This record gives sequence, C-alpha cells and structure tokens, in this order.
Amino acid sequence: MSRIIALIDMDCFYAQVEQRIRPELWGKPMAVSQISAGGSASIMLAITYEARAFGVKRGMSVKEAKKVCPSLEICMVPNLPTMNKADLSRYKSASDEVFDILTKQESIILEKASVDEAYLDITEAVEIACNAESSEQIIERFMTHAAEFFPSTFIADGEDEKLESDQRLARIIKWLDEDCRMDSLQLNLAIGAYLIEKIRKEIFTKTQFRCSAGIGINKIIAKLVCARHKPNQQTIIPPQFVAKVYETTPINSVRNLGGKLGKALTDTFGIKTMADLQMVPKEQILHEFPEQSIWLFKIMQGNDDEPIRPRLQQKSLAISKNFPGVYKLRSVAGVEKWVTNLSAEFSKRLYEDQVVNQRTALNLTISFRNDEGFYNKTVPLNSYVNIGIINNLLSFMRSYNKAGDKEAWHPPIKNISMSASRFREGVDSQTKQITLWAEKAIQRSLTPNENETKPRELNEPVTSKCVTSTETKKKRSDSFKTVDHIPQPSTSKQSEQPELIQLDSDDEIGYEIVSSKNENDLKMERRPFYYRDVVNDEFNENYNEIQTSVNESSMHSEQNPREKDIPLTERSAIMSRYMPKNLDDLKNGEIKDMIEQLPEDIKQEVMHYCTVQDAREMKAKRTQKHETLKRSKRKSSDTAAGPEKKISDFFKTKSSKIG
Ligand code: DCP
Repeated sequence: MSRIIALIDMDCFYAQVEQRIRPELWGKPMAVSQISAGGSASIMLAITYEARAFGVKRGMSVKEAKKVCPSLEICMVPNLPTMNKADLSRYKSASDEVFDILTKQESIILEKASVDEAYLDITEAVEIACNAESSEQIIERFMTHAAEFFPSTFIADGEDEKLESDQRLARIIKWLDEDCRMDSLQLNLAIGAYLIEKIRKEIFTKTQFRCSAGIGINKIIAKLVCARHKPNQQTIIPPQFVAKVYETTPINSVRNLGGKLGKALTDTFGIKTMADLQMVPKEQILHEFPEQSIWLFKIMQGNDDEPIRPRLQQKSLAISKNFPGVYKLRSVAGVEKWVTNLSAEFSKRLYEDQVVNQRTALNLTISFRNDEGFYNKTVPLNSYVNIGIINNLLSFMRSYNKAGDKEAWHPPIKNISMSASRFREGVDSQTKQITLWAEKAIQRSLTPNENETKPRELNEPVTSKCVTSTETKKKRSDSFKTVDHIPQPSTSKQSEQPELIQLDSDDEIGYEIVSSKNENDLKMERRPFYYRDVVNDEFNENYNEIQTSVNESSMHSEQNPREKDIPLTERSAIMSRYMPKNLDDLKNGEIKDMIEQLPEDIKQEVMHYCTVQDAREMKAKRTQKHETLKRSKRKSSDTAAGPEKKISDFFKTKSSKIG
C-alpha cells in the first residue's frame, strides 16, 4: 500500500499562544513582536490571519505594521530575566501540549519538524480503518456525512483555490464518488484526511489552538499543500493533480529546494516553477546536477521516498543573538558580557534537555559574525559546565580581534551563536563526573606542585576511562556542588594514565553552595568542595543530580561554621523555607531578594538547579499522565466486547465525533 503522509502545522503559532493568554485578542488583528537588541526597534514574528488581511507581514517594524493596520494589537515576546534575550519558554511549553496529543495517537509515526510542525505517517492507521468496513460502506458513509467528516478539507486539483465554501463540499463528494470508488489509493487519502480532521479537532478542543494540514503520499507533497488553505483547513493532494499544482509552484517553495539547489536550478535553466523544471530535458538535468538528478527526477513526478523518522526532539539545540547597527559589540567588556550571558543560558538549556530528553550532546558549534565575515568551529562538547563554553568561545573570538586598544573590539561583532548537536542517548553521568575528578588527579600526578588552576577547555581530550566504577561506587553527597576550575593536564599523555588515580581527601575538586542563616541574615555562599566530601558518594544517580543537587540535609551540615549555632530543627525549617526548589519559588519575595544579591555565578547555578527540578517534575507528571492514560485504555479495551467490536465501532463511535 502506498504511504499516507500528513503534515500538521499550527497557524500563526506564537500569536495563538498569546491569544490564549489574553482571550480578548481572539479574532483580532494582532501580532507577536520581538524587541531587537538595545530594546528599541521591534519586528513582527507571528501575525494573525486577521492582521495579514491588512497587509501586516513578518519582519515589519511596529511602525510599518501600524501604518497598514492601525488597530493592530501587539504582544511582545518576553525577555529572559537575566539578559536582553527572548524567553521562548511559553511557546515551547505550548508546543509540548500539542505534541503530547500527537504522541498519544495510535498507529502513527510522528516526526517533529519544528516547534509547531509535525509529519505523521498515518499509513497503518488508515489500513486499520480500511479493514473495519468494506470500501463501499466507507464511501457511502463519507458521502452521506461529508460535511461532518470533512468540515475543512480541500482537494488540491488546481481549481480548489477559486472554490466557494458550498462548492468545496460538492467537489469532495464528487471525488469520493468518482475517484475513491475506482482507486483504493484515493480512498486511503480520504480516510487519511478524515483521521487528520479528527486529530486537528482534538488539538483544538484540548489546547484552543488551530492548525492546518496537508495530506499526500509523501513528505514533499504533503508539505507542498499544507499552507494552501490556511488557516484552520487542510488539503489533500491526490497524485493525479501534482502536475496541475506544480504549474504554480515556485521551485524554491518545494521542500529541500528552498536553498542553494533551488537557486542553482532556477539560475541554470532560467526557470521559475516546478512545471518549468518538468519541461527541462532529463539529459540536461543529469549533466548539470549529476548527484541530485535521481532525486530530482523523482520529485518532478511527485514521488519521494524519505521516511518519517520517529523523532520528538530537535536535532540540535542552539542559542543566538544579533547585535545589529548601533548595537554591534565594540568593546572587550561587551563581548565578554554577552558570551558569558549566552553561555549561561545555553548551558541551562543543555541541562534541561539532558533531563527531559535523557540525551547528551557530543558536539558544540560556536560561531560569530563581524563586519568582515562569519566564523565558526565545531569542537567536542565534553562538559555542559558553562565556564568551558565561555572559554572556548572567547578564545576563538579573540583570535579575530584586531583592535590595537586593549579594551576595544574590532571588527565589531554582529552575532554570536552556539549550538549543540550529535546527541547520544543517555546521560552517562559517571563518565562525565569521574572525568572531572580524574583530570585533577592526573594533573597532580604529572605536576605535583602545580597550584595554578584553569578551566578545562571543551576541545581537549576526555579521559573517560580514568577511574574504575568500583572505585567510584560511593555514596552520593546531597549538596549543591559544582566541579569547577579543574586543573589542566599539562601533557597529552594524560589519557594514558587512566587507572592510576589517587585523590587525596584534601583535594579541592570544586565548590558547593551552602545556604545559612546568621543573625537574621539569610545567605548563600560558595565554599570549597573536597574529595573527602564525596568519597562516599554513590554514583548511581545521573550527572545532573550530582552536578546540581540541593538537599536540605547538607545545607545544615555541621561542617558549615556559620550554621553551628543554629539548632538542627530550626536550620531545617529555615532551609525548607528559603531554599528555592523550582523556578516559581524564585519569584517568592524573600527568596527573590536574596537571589538578587548573589554573585552572578551562584545565581546562575541556583537557577540551574531550579530549572532541572522543574524539568524533572514536568517529566514525572508526563510519565504519570501517560501511565494513567495507558491504564484507562487498557481498562476500556478489557471491557469492550473484543477486537471485532472495536473495529466495527471504529467509524460509528469515533468518526461521529467529527464536526
Ligand atoms: N518564528 C520566529 N521567527 C521566524 C519565523 C517564525 O520566531 N523567523 C516563530 C513565530 C511563529 C512560529 O515560529 O509563530 C512558527 O513559525 P511559522 O513559520 O510556522 O509561522 P506561523 O505559525 O506564525 O504562521 P503560519 O500560520 O503561516 O504557519
């Protein structure tokens, strides 16, 4: 059976997220805008269809947008509390809500294409539906209830864009009657469209968000028609109409032809549309584009074999900041400030991703743009500790700073970006944590009197087999600690020293953050963290837990001299009251004031900790929800009369809910 593929794309996504927060904005011309660097100019990112009707477009400034649509309501993308950088978390969690619904659909393969876009292979779901009834019965049912089953479906036959709404339905009924009766592929597309109507309706009911969809036999053509009848509608593209649709399809609007290849095709052959490309003799295509020719011949016929890759996570994680015009960075201090801020935020996202998706990035690409060009390099990402990222990026950037003056930066910086990629499943806590200790030990064994410490560079070799696991199966210490300022092994022989590690109990291997209350003063501070503090640690827990774990018991450890005078029970009460446990706690007045006064690095770590806790909680909730759902599904299938009943009920019960 030919595959049935759909692309679901949320309509003006950020705008809908804001409309849900401020329901009075539903149905109004509104846009979501983002403040540019420096906080003055602001450009349109997401625009409702009501505003688009006035001519408001993405990239317009507020002034331009207001000029074409004076009644335009504008919502701003919030900024991160610590810096002038967009905080997209509300859009990401809205996206999670949608993907939660999609992942629960039975018998589909789901590929997340972006924050608001997903490909679905619904072939199996269609097959199940097909087996439930005879083709004739399905067609009769679809034709009788077309308005109910296909409330927002179009057929891309080239005439569809001119149809009035009553003609739309007539066209579907004609297609069902003529094409679907004769050809099982057409019927499968109809069933696919019906299933997607249901999924879109579920998304709307549960989230209030509207979306559109394209349904075809592969990703390329599903994508081609997904936006054809936006918003809140969907389009089927039967293979016989691909040629017709191609007549008006610009080459660069086809998936994978939006970049250099599409441009090369239009430039080389002097053509514009896919229909033009179909007219180019095959030999010429073969001659000019030998490597891409086979794929090109396929898509020219509307064929494409690319599978839907079951994926819920982004392939890479990135952060980027533009410094346009007067905001270009022209001083060393400015560059250092932004590299530090961005690295902290990036490191936080990496930790979050590690907890939520249980994966570890292996590569770090750092890049920047100045007045002269774009520069980047990729290095192994050996640690998520932001100090490493900062050093790596700064030393790379410094080599391009041509300013004579010590404090200046030239050419000025226009953009700084970093992205993590090549994810490996799992967190591999032991390796990372152990590696950090091991480097210290190796360094000591090589240069025993070396006191100077410097942060480990990210692109330096990891000595991953340094300590045997029996050596390190120790009790976990529940303090908020970070291994930092790891001394640098001084020669490349370091990785040949793996099994010979002897850490002394007095070895300072990092620091921990302790909170204390002294004479009405609540404080958090850093104190050295010694090997003896962790010799009994148990490294069965994951990296994050060790890296940034806070536990009240260690907060009132006897070792903290400031806490000695406070009785244990009182300390415990203080800690549970003042120690933030999640991001919401950080908003609590008293804690907020205290956090504000912390040194920046400690502040960042407290935030890391809270973020990680939130992410954990979210994951736990999801798992629980999933389990409950699984249990209730099991229960309901147990009470049903059996598989036959389930199949025959398929259309009667589920489908009648459409509309
Ligand atoms: N986005 C962004 N910057 C861009 C493009 C998009 O921040 N240059 C954000 C805002 C969008 C969201 O991503 O709401 C999804 O982008 P889409 O391209 O899917 O566009 P919309 O969902 O806004 O509109 P449409 O209905 O056309 O898909």
